[in-house]
Amino acid sequence: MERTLVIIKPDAVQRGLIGEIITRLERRGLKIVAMKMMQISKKLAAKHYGVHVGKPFYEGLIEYITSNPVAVMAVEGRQAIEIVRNTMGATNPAQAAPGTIRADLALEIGRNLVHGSDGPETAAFELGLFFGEDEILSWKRDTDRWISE
Ligand code: IDP
Ligand code: MG
Repeated sequence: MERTLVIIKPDAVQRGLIGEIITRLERRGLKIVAMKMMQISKKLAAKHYGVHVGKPFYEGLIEYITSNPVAVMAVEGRQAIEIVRNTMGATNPAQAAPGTIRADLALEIGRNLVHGSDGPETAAFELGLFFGEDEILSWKRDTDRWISE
């Protein structure tokens, strides 16, 4: 089963949308295998968003993501990476498809509520940044066989 990192960003936490976002992922059938609240340090943010260094929005992005607590999760499921990305919607909420988290709950690219890893290598790298191996649980859910064949 595939695993991916989800970050419920500071705007979502401040706006009381943790539950709403988790619910949308959970109801799709994804399984939460790790979860915690934290405040991201500048150092961790720089590692996580390293690919964006030098872009015009980089400084603001680091400021935003480190400004207030976030909720981070590891979620698991078949094609979890793609499923999470599709459930989040396009990076810019203005272009996100209706029914997605970003379209339904956000307006601007710089306050787009949620992060999801964008590929298998990124997912492995990002999960390693945010969780120790012992923090990610392998657990059997009784509904698994009704969600995945
Ligand atoms: P993603 O989060 O959908 O993978 P990326 O292009 O990887 O999108 O950008 C990472 C994050 O950087 C975005 O989610 C958003 O928070 C922020 N970001 C990207 N482009 C802009 C921009 O043009 N203005 C402000 N923030 C941006
Ligand atoms: Mg990205």
